[in-house]
Amino acid sequence: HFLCLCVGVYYRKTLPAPMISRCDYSVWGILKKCIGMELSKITMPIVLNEPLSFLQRMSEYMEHTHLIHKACTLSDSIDRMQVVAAFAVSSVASQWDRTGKPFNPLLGETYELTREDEGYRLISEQVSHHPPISAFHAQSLKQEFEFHGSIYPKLKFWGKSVEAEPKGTMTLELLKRKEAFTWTNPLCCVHNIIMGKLWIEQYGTVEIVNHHTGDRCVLNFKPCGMFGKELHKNRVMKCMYSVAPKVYEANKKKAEKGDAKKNKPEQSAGKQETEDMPGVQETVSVITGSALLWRITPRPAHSEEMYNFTGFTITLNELEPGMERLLAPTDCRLRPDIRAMENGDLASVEKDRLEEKQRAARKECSKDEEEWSTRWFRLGTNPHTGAQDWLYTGGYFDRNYTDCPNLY
Ligand code: CLR
Repeated sequence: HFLCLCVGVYYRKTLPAPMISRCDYSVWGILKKCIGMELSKITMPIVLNEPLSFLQRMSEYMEHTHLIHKACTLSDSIDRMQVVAAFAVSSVASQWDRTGKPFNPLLGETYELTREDEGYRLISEQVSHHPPISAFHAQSLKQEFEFHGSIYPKLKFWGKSVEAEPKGTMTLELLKRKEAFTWTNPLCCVHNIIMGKLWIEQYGTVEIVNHHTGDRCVLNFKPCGMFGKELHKNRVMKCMYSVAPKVYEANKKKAEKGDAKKNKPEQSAGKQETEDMPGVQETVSVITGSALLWRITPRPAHSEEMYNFTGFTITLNELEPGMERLLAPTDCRLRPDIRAMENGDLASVEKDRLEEKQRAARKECSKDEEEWSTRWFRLGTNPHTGAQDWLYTGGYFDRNYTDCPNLY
């Protein structure tokens, strides 16, 4: 009668080896010739990498799947929009301090993420090499939602920084409501590539459209401005609240009155600073009557020695016993270079990279790439936006992988 069954899945909590430090390597030596070039044409020093494929990095959206589940339960469309906005924001916040460059996926590479405990499964595929395009499709195990999209990370090397423009649309479909939301991702810039402390900045406008109701939600991510260098630490996104416009206006008026009375010392010292960087605050003042939509999950202990990964990220490249038999042979968990980096073996990564280059050169000669047809996705029309998009053709989970290419 007192039998206790613990049904659960245990995922790893740390990486197998400590992170490879970039201090010992001269990045400048390699990069000084490359200013202004498109990043895909530059071989970046491997110490700037993180032991993940871009397909895995893209899957990090799924860390916040609970928000989609929540959206499915809400009966009011404005409430649903708020939670979908929180979902989009939470993925931006996950990127904080994540300055490592994920490995470029090989053409035909896939990544599967099945999380029965979270009620979803995801499949992604590298569908194009030049330009690099990654497509993904996630579905809930109870047919409640589908979340899909494709990303072409257009990278520009500016000397001191690398700017990424993630081209492609995200589509979230709440199946029971026949409702679809779409949006695009903000821009992303990694600073101090050559020297100094690496830091990441995300900026731009994200417009979420509910195609069923016509509702639109506009999120504005502000760039750090010229004082960002010193102050970017204060801009970590920590939480997101919603408040009724009337309550907000009333509170703003009250605050303005209060401010006029107070004699704030920092106002004279740094007017420019506050103008350039709205939101430079250590703490967020919460308006009474507002509701918490999302709060950041703290990074795990020693995250800074693990490429600043979140707890979720740490699990993404885990190869559990028995998994090898199940996975498609193209799954990036089977990539030897990423595995070597994860294990702290930089020499092997370099060796693999050389071999890969030679293989790629051979491929280019035989024009293999032109004949390449994608396995799990096809180019079609997104029914909600009417734009060209990569759509899942289905069947991955039937687990018939006989005609998959041999990549590794
Ligand atoms: C952010 C979340 C978006 C999709 C997306 C697209 C491009 C990605 C970006 C994310 C994260 C940061 C990123 C970028 C491409 C290049 C850049 C991985 C996942 C890295 C950090 C650039 C590193 C440059 C090195 C030379 C340091 O939904």
